[in-house]
Amino acid sequence: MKALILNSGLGSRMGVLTSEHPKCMTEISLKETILSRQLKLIAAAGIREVVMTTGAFDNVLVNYCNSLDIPVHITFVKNPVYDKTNYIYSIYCAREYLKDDDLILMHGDLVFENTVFDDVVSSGMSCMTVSSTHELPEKDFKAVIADDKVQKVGIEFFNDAMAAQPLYKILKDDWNKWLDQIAAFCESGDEAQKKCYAENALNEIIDKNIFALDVQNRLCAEIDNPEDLAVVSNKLAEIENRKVYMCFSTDMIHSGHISIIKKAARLGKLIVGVLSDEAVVSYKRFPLLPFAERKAMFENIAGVYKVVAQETLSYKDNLLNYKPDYVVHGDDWQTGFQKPIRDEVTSILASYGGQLVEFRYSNDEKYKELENRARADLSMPDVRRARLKKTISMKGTITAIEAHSGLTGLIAENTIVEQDSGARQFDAMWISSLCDSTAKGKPDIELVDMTSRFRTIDDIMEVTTKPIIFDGDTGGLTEHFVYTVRTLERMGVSMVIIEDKTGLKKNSLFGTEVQQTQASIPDFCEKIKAGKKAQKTKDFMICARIESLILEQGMDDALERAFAFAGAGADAIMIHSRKKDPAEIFEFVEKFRAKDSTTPIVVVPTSFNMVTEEEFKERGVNVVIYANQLTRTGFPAMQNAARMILEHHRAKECDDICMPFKDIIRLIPEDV
Ligand code: SPV
Ligand code: MG
Repeated sequence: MKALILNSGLGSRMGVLTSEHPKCMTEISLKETILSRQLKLIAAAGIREVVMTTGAFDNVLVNYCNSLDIPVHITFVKNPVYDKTNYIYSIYCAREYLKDDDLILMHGDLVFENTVFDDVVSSGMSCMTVSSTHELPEKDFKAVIADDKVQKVGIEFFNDAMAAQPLYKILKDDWNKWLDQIAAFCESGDEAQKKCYAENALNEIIDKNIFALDVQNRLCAEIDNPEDLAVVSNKLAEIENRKVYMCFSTDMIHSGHISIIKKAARLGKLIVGVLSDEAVVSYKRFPLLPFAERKAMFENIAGVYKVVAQETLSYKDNLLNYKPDYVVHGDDWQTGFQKPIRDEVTSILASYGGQLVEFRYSNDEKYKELENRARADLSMPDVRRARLKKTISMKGTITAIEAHSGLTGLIAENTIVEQDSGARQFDAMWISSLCDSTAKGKPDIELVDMTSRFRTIDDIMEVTTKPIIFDGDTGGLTEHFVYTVRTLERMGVSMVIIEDKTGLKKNSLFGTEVQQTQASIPDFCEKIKAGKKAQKTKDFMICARIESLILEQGMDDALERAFAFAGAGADAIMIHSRKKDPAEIFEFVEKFRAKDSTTPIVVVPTSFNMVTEEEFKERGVNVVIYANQLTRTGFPAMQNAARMILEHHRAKECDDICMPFKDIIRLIPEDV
């Protein structure tokens, strides 16, 4: 595709402004002339060949173009009789350079905003710019339009016409016909035919195949006199000061992002909102790069005017703060969990006259591959292990749900709920001794040995990326515990929780109904110290679980242990209770926090399950573990199905409570 710029005209209506150079060199802002702006847009559209017709001041024009340093090659063609002919003859003079190619044709005094030019260049058919909202000009071009197609162009048509501007894209076949007709006019021997408009030739051959590209109120105007210049310059200044807003959560910039940033930047000054780590984690995956690095990344991308933080998935705060003229987004958020966010954006934009611009979302396989690789990275031991600590410090309070198999791991990994213009998902997984044992049909008494427990971890790790908190029961003998720590750490587990019991461990929810022995404070401190000494990385966490409230040893005992265990090096404290009333948990948290404001506190609200995560957070709890709900819901459903089949001597009746077969076969992704 080539561009043809017609610059042979005299521009005499500009007065003194064109006394020393052609009209196209008139300044329209502090940094641009009409021509420099046109050439920059042409170059930005990837067009490298420009043909420019010249007339008066042709040397000035050639020197000026050479000084601009814009990456286009320009062929200058002088119309030797520029003062006696019209541009139809200039085109005729340049015809050898123009044949057999798609063409962008523009007059040299035309100023148009970026998006108008983008629409022209990307048009799939020949087109001319028109405006349905401008008044019909008395003396300038109008196009007669039927069925969105241009029928005739000239200054004399008023019926069924729209204001038209001489900015065209003409596809090769159409252009060859028009050019032949221009040649026929110029070679007719009739001098008057060299003085008419090139559009007169067009009107003779027009075949209803030039699309009328309606620019409406967007800038696309010729500058004929100083008044036009003032109007256009002001409008341009306003356009260039428009603010555009986009939000990004990505930690990997690819060509799709660059392309949408380029498009957005053409609408005005592009402000990029970078989503906070917490907001990214809430709906997507853990970011490979933290907020500060993602922000720096966008600050270094050409076309980005400013980078700001967006704290939540909702755009509200930033829209009200910056009042952008445009918000740009891919069209992928028209459905799915982002739809409420989009709805909020459109209603805020409507409140002050802003506009939403959506570009087609690229579902390119190579971008999916990048995302898959990022996810794969997150499942690597070093990356996964470190993430629990990071997530706690990022969010303050995190949640974990029990997983005891690959399938329950996938539920913990992928379950996401859309809520309040955002999304919620679990931050981590809990490998419960109760559920791991139950899944194997065995009691929760440390009967399932560590090798088997590690196997469960491995099954889960193979198909997930979220951090893992391992229920280490009592930790066993100190001499054994150090090996357990090393193995868990090597596997990429983030935290082991060991409870201060000794001898035959039974599940805490039995409380005092069964015989259980609490370990002495010094013995348990020794176990913690040995574990801490054994670990190799700074990321792995050993959490001490206090059973004093379960075993009715009192608050003072619980607190004494908590401070002793933290002093011995425990990275976190878990306080457990089997009471429905959360009072003793709250009392413990308050008293512990009075003296220790940093050591993370872990709770397992199986009994005191009316307490919300928000309330725990407010009180200073850092990890909330839903320890057994998947097992407890799955088991009755399975039992029910088995019963139904027995009762009815067939499976039909139990089909209603079964997942459809087509869903179960798609439940497991083919690649993780
Ligand atoms: C588990 O899930 O195995 C636990 C928590 O240890 S509890 O069952 O409440 O003791
Ligand atoms: Mg347990």
